[in-house]
Amino acid sequence: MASRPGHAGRINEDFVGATTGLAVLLDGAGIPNTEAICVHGVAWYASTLGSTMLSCWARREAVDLRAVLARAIEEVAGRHRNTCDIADPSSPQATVAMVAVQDQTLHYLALADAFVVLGTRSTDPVVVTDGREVQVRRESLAPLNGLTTGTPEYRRMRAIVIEELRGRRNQASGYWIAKDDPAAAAEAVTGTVPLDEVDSFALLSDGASRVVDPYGLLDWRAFMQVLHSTGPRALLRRLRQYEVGRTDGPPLDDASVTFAEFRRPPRGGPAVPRQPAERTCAASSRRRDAGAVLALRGASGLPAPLCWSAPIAAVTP
Ligand SMILES: [Mn+2]
Ligand SMILES: [Zn+2]
Repeated sequence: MASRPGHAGRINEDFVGATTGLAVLLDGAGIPNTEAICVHGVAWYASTLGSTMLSCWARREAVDLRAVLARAIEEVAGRHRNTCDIADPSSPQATVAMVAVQDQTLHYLALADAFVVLGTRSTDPVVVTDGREVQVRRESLAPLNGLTTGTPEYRRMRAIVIEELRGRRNQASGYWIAKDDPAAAAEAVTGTVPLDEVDSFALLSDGASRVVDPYGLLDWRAFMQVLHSTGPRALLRRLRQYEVGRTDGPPLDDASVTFAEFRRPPRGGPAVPRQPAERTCAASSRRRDAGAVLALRGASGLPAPLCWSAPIAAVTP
């Protein structure tokens, strides 16, 4: 795993972590000048929520990913409810990606614009994200299109649309993100894949997924190949090399990648040809615009013995 701040000397508000069987990645939403709302700040929120998720899992207080997230949101809310205005729409919040491995099954969760990418044995990678945050943001900010930045009209309209966006946060008509309300966990995109159909997985913050979209430096298959051959730190270095000095893209963002490969012990006897995995799109009818909700259902057969091997490199400060 690797993580880099968007700007040297500024605190990294992403968090990556793992314990036996669970990897988590969080991207703290950087709403500036909110010290009056929360004395702790965004980096504290993302790292405390992430480490509480790992702790809940390790203590086996919850085994389902949504339950782990809900319990951790509740626990962290309790830690600053008395000192901070946690119900304010701009109190610290975070996008979340999780992968757990249990009983020969890989479980994944994505909330807001964090990514889970599953490297499969025979098809293109399966990319899971929750598209609602991006869509609601685009809709809410649309009135700014065509206005000149810095003009009084721009500032007036910006105040209006920001208020609109705040009002759609953690609401049925908007998008969901980890904040003070454990109900957000029930809104996350989740799914399972038989472990023997997955080679590897990656968790990404939106600062890292830019390599594919919008920059188009790699497609998802090449992205996973680069992680396989050179690892997360080299990938983030390449991202920054591309971004430095550019003026036409979005502002630099914290960028984080966790990558794990499943190493299977060699089996005796000749290799058995495998049926290709069948990909099914299992979009929930309950949730509108829930982004990509993909699940793999695939070739039957006995799962191979597996060890979950997450090559953990030092986190780059
Ligand atoms: Mn980000
Ligand atoms: Zn606080």
